[in-house]
Amino acid sequence: MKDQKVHQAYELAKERYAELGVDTESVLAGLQDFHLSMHCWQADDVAGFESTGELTGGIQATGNYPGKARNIDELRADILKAKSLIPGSHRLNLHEIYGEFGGRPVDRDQVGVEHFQGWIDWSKDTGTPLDFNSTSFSHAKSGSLSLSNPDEGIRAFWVEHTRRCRDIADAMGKAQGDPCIMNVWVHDGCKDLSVNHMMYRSLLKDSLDRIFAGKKEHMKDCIEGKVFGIGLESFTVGSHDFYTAYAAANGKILTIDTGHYHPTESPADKVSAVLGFVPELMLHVSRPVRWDSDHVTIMDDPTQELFSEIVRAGAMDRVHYGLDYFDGAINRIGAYVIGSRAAQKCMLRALLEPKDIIREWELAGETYKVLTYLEEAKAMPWGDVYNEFCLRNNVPAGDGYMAEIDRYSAEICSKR
Ligand code: RNT
Ligand code: ZN
Repeated sequence: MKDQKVHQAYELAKERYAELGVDTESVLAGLQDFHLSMHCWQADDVAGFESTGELTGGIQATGNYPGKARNIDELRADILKAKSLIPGSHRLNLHEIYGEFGGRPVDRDQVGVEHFQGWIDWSKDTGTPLDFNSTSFSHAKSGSLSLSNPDEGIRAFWVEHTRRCRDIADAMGKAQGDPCIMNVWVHDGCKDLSVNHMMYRSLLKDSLDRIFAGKKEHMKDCIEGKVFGIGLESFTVGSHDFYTAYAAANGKILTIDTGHYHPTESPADKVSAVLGFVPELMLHVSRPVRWDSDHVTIMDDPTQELFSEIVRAGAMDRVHYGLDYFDGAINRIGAYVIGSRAAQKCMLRALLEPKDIIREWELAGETYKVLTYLEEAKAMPWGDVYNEFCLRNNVPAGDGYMAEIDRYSAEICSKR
């Protein structure tokens, strides 16, 4: 699409939105302030650089699309390539297994800031603030129980790991002058029936208390529940109720992963339900296809509803916007670009909603008018506003990024 056409279309869109009382210029300013935390693990199917072992912990990346990043340099190059095709400025979300271990075995209870100094430097050089995650999966001591393991030695190992991760996150936050958001997700659960639920949950609570003892100034903790993992179908220690209660009682950020709920449960509805009780939310925006399959995020109804609920709740700045998907069957740069842009488009549509008038009608009992406007909003030219946003950020509008992904894939990825 020609730039001039994009601008012309935007001018028309601006007028149409103005008729609904929506100022697209302030919406564009709001979108500029919307920063995604791009997950590093789409680049290499959650392999990381600690070992070449298989992915465990009830999660699975399927597919074998050629050209995945095999080392830190390739991963960084791929992330930067993806970032160059996504308008706006964004963060990078790292997992502990993506440290620079220099080819030496560094066990998880030995990890330190030194293994992430390279990332901290890269973050500064590229203007990419970092977020962080402890890693309980893909390790000989992972088993089916980590922080809730009745074996005190194994539990202490994972407590130590997670405590060290908080130190690393704190160092990242300090270096970037902006809090590093650190997520704790552990896979702990049971494949089959178990009669020790209370014990596992007491152990998990105790582990979290030990991990979170000691205030850190430059990082924030978030905790992520889940309905179940593969091979751990019968019981999840860190269920949603468990973490929601823990977050509310301890002032922690609650992570909402959109793939982690029962199929008919709405992640969007959690926003207004919990924000009166927890300080902030972290999102893991994903796309569950029949299960927690972690397909690439698209503009589907659940994702749109989630972002709309955040904006309607006036909670944009109380949410951290992480992505969490890992599809090994698709061009991985394309996966980043499509998923990130889809999340932005959902946020854009949420910001463009003519909320004031719809709210008034709702309170006046004018239901048909509410529905009319919600329906009309779907057909409004929000795509023209997004294309304008792309051009103002020197990023291709529409499908204009495909040529660059194809070129990079042919020249770089295909030679790996
Ligand atoms: C797993 C959780 C978790 C992971 C990442 C890799 O179900 O969603 O967030 O996807 O930590
Ligand atoms: Zn997640």
